[in-house]
Amino acid sequence: MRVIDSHTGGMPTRVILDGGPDLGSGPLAERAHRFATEHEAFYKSVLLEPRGQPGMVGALLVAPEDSECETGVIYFDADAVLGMCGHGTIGLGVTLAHLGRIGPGTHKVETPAGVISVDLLDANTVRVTNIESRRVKASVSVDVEAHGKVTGDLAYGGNWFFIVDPSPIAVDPCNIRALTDLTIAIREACIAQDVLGENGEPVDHVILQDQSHNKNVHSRNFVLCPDDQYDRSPCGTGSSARLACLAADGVLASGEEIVQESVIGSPYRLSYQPGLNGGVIPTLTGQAHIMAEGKLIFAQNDPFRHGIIL
Ligand code: PYC
Repeated sequence: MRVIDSHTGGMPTRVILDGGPDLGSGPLAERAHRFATEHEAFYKSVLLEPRGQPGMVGALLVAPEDSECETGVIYFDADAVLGMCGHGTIGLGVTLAHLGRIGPGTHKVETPAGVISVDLLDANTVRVTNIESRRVKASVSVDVEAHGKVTGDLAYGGNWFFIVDPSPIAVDPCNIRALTDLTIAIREACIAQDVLGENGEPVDHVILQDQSHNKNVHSRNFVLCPDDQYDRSPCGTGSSARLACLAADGVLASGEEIVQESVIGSPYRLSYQPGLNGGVIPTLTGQAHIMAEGKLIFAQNDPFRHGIIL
């Protein structure tokens, strides 16, 4: 299996060029469902140690249905198949450029959440225009074990987010363990207390927002992903959901640009345009760097060919 690894603001992406499972044809959302339900062992083996690393997101390239798209892609972490992935798309853009498959300019990419666009601004800088994102419920309170009442917004940006602003714990690298424990407890509370999307979708990511110490940076976030790892980047789909909340609150005008940084200080530039269905069309710009080109080998006699599963 040939792969290219990159990182986007420290968050790793592994693009699978060949050797993935055959998911057939049809809408990408259906192929992603097939991937999630029939190929769990495959996606764990690609991302878990010893071949992968904590937080890593995979990007399986597939044929698009829409012939105008450069490629189709299904993103996944070690625990779930994702609807979309912003940092992964920045990594994908830089990877396709590295391969000579795309040059500067605008390219369409099909994801299970919909068609997005990727602007390659230079060899490392990509602007992603995401699918329409929306706030679904404002100021929802949940009872969180060992923490009490926590209030946040439910929003969609290609994945499902519960966004707490301000964070009860300072969003600082020295608090990563405590932030992880709190966000896992919040996600469990949301699921147990039926904080669900319009069609019963469970919260899969939790965001805690805080102020930044850096001038010209709007805010800093901590984002919990389905695999219980934190996003080293500011999370593209999470930033999209957040933009939808800022727009719904009337505190960020369409076209106004802000900088959002992650808990480790990696920045994205963010803005939005109004969407057709009452939400926002987010734009996020960030940088990725290629780390490795390789071939993964899964020998039959390797006791950890499926990854380290404890
Ligand atoms: O950037 O959208 C994102 C993302 C989702 C999960 C990890 N990163």
